[in-house]
This record gives sequence, C-alpha cells and structure tokens, in this order.
Amino acid sequence: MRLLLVFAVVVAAAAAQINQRRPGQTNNRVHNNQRPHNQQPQNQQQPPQKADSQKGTLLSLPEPQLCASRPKQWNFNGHNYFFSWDNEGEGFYELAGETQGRKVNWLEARNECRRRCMDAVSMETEAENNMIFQFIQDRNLSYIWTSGRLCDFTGCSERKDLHPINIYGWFWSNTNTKMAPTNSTPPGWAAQPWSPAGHTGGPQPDNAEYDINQTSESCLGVLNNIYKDGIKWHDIACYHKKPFVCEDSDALLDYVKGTNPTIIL
Ligand SMILES: [Ca+2]
Repeated sequence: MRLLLVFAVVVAAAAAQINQRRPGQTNNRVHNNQRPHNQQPQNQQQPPQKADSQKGTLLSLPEPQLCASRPKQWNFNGHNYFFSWDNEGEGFYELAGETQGRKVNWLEARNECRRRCMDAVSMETEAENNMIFQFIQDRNLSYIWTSGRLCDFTGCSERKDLHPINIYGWFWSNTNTKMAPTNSTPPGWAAQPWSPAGHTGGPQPDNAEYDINQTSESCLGVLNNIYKDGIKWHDIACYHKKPFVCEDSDALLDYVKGTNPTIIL
C-alpha cells in the first residue's frame, strides 16, 4: 500500500513536472538516423517555455460515459487495447477526429486514455511486450508512448530501493508497478527490451537529452529501429509527441464501477 501511495503522489508530481519541460516548438520528428531521436534541430534546442505549460497539468479523471463507450480494438489477457490513430472497434465514432493522426506528449497520451478508464500501455510481462512489439512491426509505426516513467521527482529521493534511479527507478504508471532493473534482461524474459543503442551510442536508458538541453529523459517510448536497433524501449524526454496505445486500467474501471453501480463497462 505504501508503494501505491508513493507512486500516486509521484505520478501527480510528474504531471506537473512534465509541463515545466514542454518546449515551445513541436517538431521532434526524426528525418534521418544522423540526428538523434531526442535531439532538436540546433536552432530549436530551447529550454521549456513556461507560457506553453498551461494545458494538461494534471492527470485526467475517468468520465463514466467515455469509459462505457471506450474503444475495444483488441483484447489481451482480459484487457482492452486501442491505438490512437485507428478508428476501428467499439467507440471509435466518439474518438474519430480526436486522436487519429495526432501526436501528443506523454502526459496528454495518458490523459486521453484515462478519460476512458484506460491508461497508456504498460508491458509488465514479456508476452504483453511481444504483443505490443508485434503490433508496432505489423503497422510499421516509428514509435509509441507507453505509461513507463522514471521516478525522478518529489517523493522518489527518499526511496532507497529506487536508487540508482537509472537502474531501479523505472515503473509502469498505469499499474504502479516497478520495472525490473534496466541493466539486465528482466527475470524470465528471453531478451532485454531496453535498446543497446541510442544517441550516445550506449545502452538505454541513457538520459541523453539532458546533456543537450538539461531536459531529463523521464518517459518510456518504444522506438522502431530509429538507431538501427530494431523495436526497443528508450528513455525519452516527456514533451516529445507521439501516438500511443491505451490499455484498460483496472483501477479506473473499478473506481467508475464503484461510483456508478449500474454502469456497464
Ligand atoms: Ca534515451
């Protein structure tokens, strides 16, 4: 319980923190493999602009009607999933035009999902991770956001079990569960999901953007061969904009069920 409470606090803190980091420009698309994924063009390496931090400061609450009509594009182990650029499955009419084709920052991705009793996807098992990797490959996507987050904000420093944070400080904010240490293959997994490559040439997570513009790479995205490394996990600064996969949130579904006894979710 203590772990859950801490994470609840730190995730909210993270929400505020992210907006302090949003820069005043949006072009983070990688056009070639020479420019690192997380690096802005030279003339756009600006620090976050406070004037651009008014939107999406807090985690969104679930909206019962949206939860009831949430998109159930596919199912895996009892959870529904949805890719933000698709318009198939139940509930897509409501979503059409909202998320299709859009790229959003990490917090906005979570909030689009959370309003629907979902959250950005969390891959706690290798089977689920393989499912997401396969989806990215089949659709030839360049990248997606997940709910992965580094505990590098208020409330984390006193957690000795999370240090050093680049190894022990990553967690899935969808389910408030810690990830395995980043410096080795997770127990029971056949392969290390973190990339062996990146902007600095070394393994992920590498917090590479911090050396460029002092913005920490605190969010987990899956990149598709950006560094000729296949489909792999990367730590990425949270302001970058990407499409996302939503996954049912048991906590939000339970909350809405509890407060709306007759609702069918
Ligand atoms: Ca990185």
